[in-house]
Amino acid sequence: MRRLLLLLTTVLTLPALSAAETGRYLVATRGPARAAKIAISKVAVDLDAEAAETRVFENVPAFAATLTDDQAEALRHSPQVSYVERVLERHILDVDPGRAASSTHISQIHPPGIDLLKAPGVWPYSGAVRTNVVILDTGIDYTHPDLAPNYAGGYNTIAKTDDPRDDHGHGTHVAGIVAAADNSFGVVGVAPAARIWSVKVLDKSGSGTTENIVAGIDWAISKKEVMGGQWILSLSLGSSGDSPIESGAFARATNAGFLSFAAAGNSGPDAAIEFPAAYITVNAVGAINSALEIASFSNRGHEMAFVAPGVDIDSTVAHGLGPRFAELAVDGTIINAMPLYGSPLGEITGTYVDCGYGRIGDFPASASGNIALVRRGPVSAPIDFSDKARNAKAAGATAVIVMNHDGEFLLENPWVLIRSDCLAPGIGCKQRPEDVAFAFPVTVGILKADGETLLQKVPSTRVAETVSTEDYDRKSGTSMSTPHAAGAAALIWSLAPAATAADVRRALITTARDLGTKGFDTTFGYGLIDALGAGKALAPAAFSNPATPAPPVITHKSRAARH
Ligand SMILES: [Ca+2]
Ligand SMILES: [Ca+2]
Repeated sequence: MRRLLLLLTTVLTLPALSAAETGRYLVATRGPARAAKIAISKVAVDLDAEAAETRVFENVPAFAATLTDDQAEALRHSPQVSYVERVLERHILDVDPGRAASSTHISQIHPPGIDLLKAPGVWPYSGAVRTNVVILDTGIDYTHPDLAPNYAGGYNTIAKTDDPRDDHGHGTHVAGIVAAADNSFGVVGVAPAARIWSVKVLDKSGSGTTENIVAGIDWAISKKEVMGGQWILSLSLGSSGDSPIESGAFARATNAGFLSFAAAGNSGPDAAIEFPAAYITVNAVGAINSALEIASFSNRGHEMAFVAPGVDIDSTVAHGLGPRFAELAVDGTIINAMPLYGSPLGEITGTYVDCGYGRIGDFPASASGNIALVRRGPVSAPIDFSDKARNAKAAGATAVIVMNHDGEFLLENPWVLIRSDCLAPGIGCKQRPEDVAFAFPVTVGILKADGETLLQKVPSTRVAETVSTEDYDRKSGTSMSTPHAAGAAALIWSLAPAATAADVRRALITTARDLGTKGFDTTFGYGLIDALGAGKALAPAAFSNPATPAPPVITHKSRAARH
């Protein structure tokens, strides 16, 4: 009865119930959050109400809830509550999220970042102990063949399930930098024997809140309690606002033995270090390029701890979310091709037929059921690629190859099946609905010289024409430098499992390669991480064993077969 009266009182004091605006809050409690929540619900605010969507943390003394301003104010006066704050937005720290590095097909990838950190020099000495790296990000594509061997599990703080599947792509790229597997394909991570845990705290647009991050840290602390071992937090995200409750969560993690790294931010030299990187218990990581110069986008500040490679970094991407590529396979030879914008994905195999310029009358009867090879142009009366592909489909062709009429493809003038009409060049463009709706056949472009080679082989030669997506991509940002640092820490910790997080951090600091002005500075922090030097400082005995031969440098096709 008492609770009912108090609740009624609360309701009656609100100006208008339906108009009461709500927001998402983090509430720090005095003592364990679960007990505090029960006490608060009895006298102040009904935290069990469905509308509150209360999320109670197990290790961090706090909960998250949806509250009206009045309810938040009531909680500020509750004896069970020490602090109330609105959740803050946090986001990925790519320089240019979602943009493929290049439209050209990269056939071999050897990430130079691992060499800048001298990580391969440590690999022969790392033992059977596997460091646990918890990546708080957009999730992970755990089916990726370069990540599956090292994926240990995870949590989704958005869906509140144990499935952190990556619906954005960023987290998968970060995971590959930490620990892509050492095998015969793809890329190699800094710590290829580390165990990857993925916590999805950012949604498919790359954005989340401090609530998600606190929930992720809370999950990680519980997981470490159960599993034991050496644990690292890696956060390639941030924004400018300070959250005392999020800061408290990192402090809890530190007390529980974690070592934490976060991205310094991508707003450039005049911008302060972002949060969570700027918290005292988190190591802020800035980005350098392969010439050891600070990246133009890397933030600065006295909280900077280290720099690591963060420009043009090749790593894994989630299946189907990588850049598109096209190729032809003829007589065992691969010909690089360009997927036309609007072509579906697919692999079509068949005999190809010379179909002139792809005008309606250019298609022989044999085009039906075969691949149409058409020329660009003619220069005197050009036919749109869209119309060539439509004509080929009408003639019964299964796919289309368009050969250029001169040298190279021009990146600034991509070939399209889906045309746009613009008010002015590049301004006010609108895709033609009839092209968007049309089911085009798989259509690729090839260079003139390759087309002439094909024409010499008609009509009996078969070709496999493929338009697909890369499983690897190149990205830049302090999002990329952060997992390099976390991976280096994971690598050296595996040499000395009895070391504390503070020991590992100290080894990284004392051996970092000083850059910029002498000693610590606000641009490079303590400098570039040296995994080999830090490993020797942390665990000299590990290097006294006769060295086993270092694994060969991995060079490989950029795409691994995915089954
Ligand atoms: Ca690999
Ligand atoms: Ca310096």
